[in-house]
Amino acid sequence: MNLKKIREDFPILKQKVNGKPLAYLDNAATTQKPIQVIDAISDYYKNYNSNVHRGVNSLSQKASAAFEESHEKTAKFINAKGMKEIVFTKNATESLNLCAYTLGEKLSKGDEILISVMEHHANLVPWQELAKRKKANLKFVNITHDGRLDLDDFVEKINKKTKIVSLTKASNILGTINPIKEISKIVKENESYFVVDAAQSVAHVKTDVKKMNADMIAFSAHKMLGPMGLGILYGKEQLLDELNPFLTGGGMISEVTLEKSSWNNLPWKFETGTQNVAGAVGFSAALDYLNKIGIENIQAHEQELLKFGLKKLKEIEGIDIYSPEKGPKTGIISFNLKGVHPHDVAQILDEHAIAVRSGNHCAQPLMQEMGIKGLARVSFYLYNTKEEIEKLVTAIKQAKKVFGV
Ligand code: C6P
Repeated sequence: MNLKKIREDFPILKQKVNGKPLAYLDNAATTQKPIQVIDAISDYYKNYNSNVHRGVNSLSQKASAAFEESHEKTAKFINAKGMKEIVFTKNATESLNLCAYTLGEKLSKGDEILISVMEHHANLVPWQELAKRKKANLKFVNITHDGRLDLDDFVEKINKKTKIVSLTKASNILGTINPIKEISKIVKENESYFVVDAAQSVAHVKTDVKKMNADMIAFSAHKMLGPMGLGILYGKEQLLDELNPFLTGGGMISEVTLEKSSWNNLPWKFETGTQNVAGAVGFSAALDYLNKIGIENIQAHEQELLKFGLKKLKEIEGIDIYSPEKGPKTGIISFNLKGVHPHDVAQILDEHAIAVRSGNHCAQPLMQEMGIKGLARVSFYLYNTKEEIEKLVTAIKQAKKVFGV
């Protein structure tokens, strides 16, 4: 990987923040966008902005072709069968709501839904609401003391009443990568539906939906160099065919009379109203970019930064680091400085032009489980450097001085 060349592709990285060069270490929240993505969106609006699947005019045909190509590229990127298995939504949150709503129709009173305590609110609240609606029971797999999914607890909790299992592939706080393939075998033996929240994994480790063998998988374009406002829902074709639509109205229908309607083919049956075509075009360019660099290369770079970052941060006195010692992880390091609020740490880092995230990171139950109110989180991606980590360490030491700890 040519880091210098990669960094040149990201205009925002040339910015100064508070008069200093930006070190963007908040990639788990959203990644920055390469010029190729920005240009693709601009080209769309300048040259072929039009509504898709709604006319024979040339602009609309060009926009429709680009929109469909984006679905095809997404399918290829995750090794899905094809475009029919790829539904575009607004974000991973909407994709997970789609799963809960549509699969939810299959639940009866007393059925069980199994998730874990390490879930982001996006993979928790929709299931809470579903459980309430259907009088189903929501159960939680625990984590081990070092922040991994407790597989023994999982095996103990899954049973014949478990109709849906929904788990994150990678934690947005601990960076833990869960053994989805292994889990999927157990879920399928139990004849439950399996949903995977892949928002924190698709841009960091190779995704093969056939090997994962999940029924539905959710992620967001903005966490993988793509634009905001575009989410992805992968679903097995047979299942998507069988499910009722999530939202209804224009675009998703085949025939409508005053009395009743029939549904469009996949994936359009789940894409209602005017779509985010610019987002889809930008996402195509993001996928091209990721393919050009190669996910394996990105992962290797991230792992090197993670190793270096963990070593450097562990040398700081009075720091608590929340990262599993063993097993696969993404490039995330969450931490607290003893006696300092994480927002205060983030504020000092911002003065040094280092962007990190602080707070509960939309995973309050995990915070409760860990016995903390919040933490600061650094998350790496393909354009980050060891120099930025050195800067981070210097700034954390500065924060310690400011707060006298
Ligand atoms: N996590 C973070 O800073 P959306 O917001 O819909 O694109 O993604 C939701 C989501 C779902 N699952 C996981 C594991 C996530 O990490 C996120 C988003 C960001 O950690 C923003 S809260």
